Amino acid sequence: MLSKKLEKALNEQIRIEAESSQVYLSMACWAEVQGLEGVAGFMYGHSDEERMHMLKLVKYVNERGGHAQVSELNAPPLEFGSLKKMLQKLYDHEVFVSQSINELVHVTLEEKDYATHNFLQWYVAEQLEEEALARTVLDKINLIGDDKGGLYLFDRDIQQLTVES
Ligand code: OFO
Repeated sequence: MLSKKLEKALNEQIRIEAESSQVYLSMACWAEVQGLEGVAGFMYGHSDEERMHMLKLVKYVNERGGHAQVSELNAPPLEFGSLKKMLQKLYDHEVFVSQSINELVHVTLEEKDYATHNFLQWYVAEQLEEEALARTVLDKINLIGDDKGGLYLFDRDIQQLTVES
């Protein structure tokens, strides 16, 4: 049985994963409208992954005697300015999610809930990969700068970059 405190913290993470899915969906739309098909595909995929992260938490909370909450979400931005700015936002967002997972893991230790601590190790590992991936795409776009040919190849190749899950 989850403690009330942990149930609340897990529900907060459910909201964060749902919001992440929406943010990346909006990034996918922005990229698609700019004609960046590869980037759009990458972001659609990433959005689906965040939904999967959310569902995994939802099922866990319900199985452990809690009640998963489907919350109201903040609307993500519609515009991202430039590809570089958008990829910077992606990276910053993943760092933020990693921090929130770390805080959640901390609550499991406070509550002495080792089953949930164990369950969350998957998220800890996943965040390491996602941060590394976001860093890689950001580094690549910084290298390319304003080179149109480089951007074309980047857009073509980005879909091959995914996180194993
Ligand atoms: Fe990339 O955020 Fe989920 O865990």
